[in-house]
Amino acid sequence: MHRLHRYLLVASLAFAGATQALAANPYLPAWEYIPDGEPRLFGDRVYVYGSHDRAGSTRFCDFQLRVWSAPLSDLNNWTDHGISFATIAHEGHGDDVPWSDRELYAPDVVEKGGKYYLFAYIVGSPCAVAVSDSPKGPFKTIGQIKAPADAPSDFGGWGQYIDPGVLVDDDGKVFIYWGYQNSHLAQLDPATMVDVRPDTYQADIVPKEKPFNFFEACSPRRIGDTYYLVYADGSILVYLTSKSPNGPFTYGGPIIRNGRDYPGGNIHGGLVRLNGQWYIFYHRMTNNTLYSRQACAERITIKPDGSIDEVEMTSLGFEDKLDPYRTWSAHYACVLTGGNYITEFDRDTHPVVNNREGSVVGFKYFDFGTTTAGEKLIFTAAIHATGPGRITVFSGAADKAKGGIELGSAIIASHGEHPTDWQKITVEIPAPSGRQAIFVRFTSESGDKFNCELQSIAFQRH
Ligand code: FUB
Repeated sequence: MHRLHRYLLVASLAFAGATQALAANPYLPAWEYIPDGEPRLFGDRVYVYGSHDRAGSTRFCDFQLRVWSAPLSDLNNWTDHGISFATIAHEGHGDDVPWSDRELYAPDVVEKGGKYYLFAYIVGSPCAVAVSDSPKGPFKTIGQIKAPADAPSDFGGWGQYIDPGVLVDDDGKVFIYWGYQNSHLAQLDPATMVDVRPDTYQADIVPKEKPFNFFEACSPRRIGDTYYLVYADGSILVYLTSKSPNGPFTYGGPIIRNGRDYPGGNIHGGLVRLNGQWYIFYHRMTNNTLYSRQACAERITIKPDGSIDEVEMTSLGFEDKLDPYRTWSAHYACVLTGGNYITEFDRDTHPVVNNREGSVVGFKYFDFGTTTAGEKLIFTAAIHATGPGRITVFSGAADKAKGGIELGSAIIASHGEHPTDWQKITVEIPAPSGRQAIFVRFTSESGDKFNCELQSIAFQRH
C-alpha cells in the first residue's frame, strides 16, 4: 500500500508546492492524523486536543498526544507544539504514565485557576489527569480519576472512562462526562481535579434508545444559560441541550455525519466559537481504514432558539471558499464514492486512489467569481491510471440525473503499472460562475483493469 520508496523522489520534485498550507479540510498538514479533536479557545489561540493516529495503522490511536494551535488572527497558521503527553518515551519526551504503556484515546483539556488540566483515557485503565501551566503542554501527571467510597462496584471498569469531556462551570464546579455505549456523569473535586465528589455520579445520562442512540464521544459546553452535550451516535455527531449540567437533556438532532458520500467511521468532536463564528470540529477517515483519521471543521449556526441545523462535510474548514486557480491536492476532497480513498504515499503526497468505474471525487466549494458568457477554463487533473478510461468534470452534482452540469471530459490512457510521474490530463470547460461544488467522475469499459490515482486538480484561465 505504501509505495514511499517508489514515489518519494519523483513525486516530491514534480509536485512540490501542490500541498501548500491551508486551513481547508483537513486543516492540519496532510501528514498529521489528529482524530477526536476537542477545540478549546484559550487566550487568542484555538487549540485542538485530540488523539494521535498514524497512516496505515491497524489500531486506533498512538502512545502520544500532540497539541496543535492557531492564532485567531490567522486560522491558516497551525503550529505543532509537539508531544504533550505520552505513555511510552518518544522523540525526547519521557514516559508520563508509570501504570500503563497502552494507547491514549480522545483527551480533553480545561482551564481552572490558571492551570490547564488534561484528561485522557488510556486503554484499560481509569482516566489519567495531568496538568500544565500552558495550554500547549507538556502535561505532568497528577494521577487517575478516583471513585468515591459510595461508587457502584463497576465504577472503575475499563470501559467507563472512555472519552472524558470536561466542563468547568461559571460557579467553579467541574463536571466530567464520559462513556462508551453507556454514558456517565460526575462532579470532580475542583481542588484536586481527580477525586469524584460523593453523590454526584449518574449513569445513563444519555439514553441508548432512539432518537438518542448514545454511543461515545461526550463533549460538553455551556453556551449562555444552556448546556450542550455533543456525542456520537455511530458516525453522526448529535447534540442535546439542558438548562442544568446534570440534565435531563433534550434531544437536539444531528450536527454532522462523516459517512454520507464519504467512507464512514466513528466520529468525535466539539463546538467552539472563533471570531464570532461557531464551528463543529470532527474527524474523517483516510487510508482505507478506520485508524487514520484527520481533523476537520465546519461552520455551523446556533439559532436564536438554541437549535443547530445539520451541516454537510465540505472541503472548506476555516476557508470561506476554495480558490479554483491554484493546485488542490486530492486529499481536500469531501466526497469520495465508489471505493476510492485518500492515502499517504509519503509526507507530501496524498492522492485519492482506487478510482474505478463510477468512482466520484468531489470538492465543495470553489468560487469562480463572475465569469463571462463563452469564457473557457482549462481543468487539469494530475493522475496515474492503469487501463483506459475517462474522466468527466461536473459542477453542482456528479450526475446529470441529480442536476449536475457536465463541463467536459477526457480520455485517460493507461500509464502502465509503475508510474514514474503523474500525468496531466487537461479538459477545456465552460467557465462556471460563482460558488460551485466540483466533481470528477471516472468511467471505464475495462472493468477491474481500470484503476486511477488522482493526485491534484486545478483550473486555469486561457
Ligand atoms: O480514538 C479512539 C476512539 O475512537 C475514541 O475514544 C472514540 O471517541 C472514537 O473516536
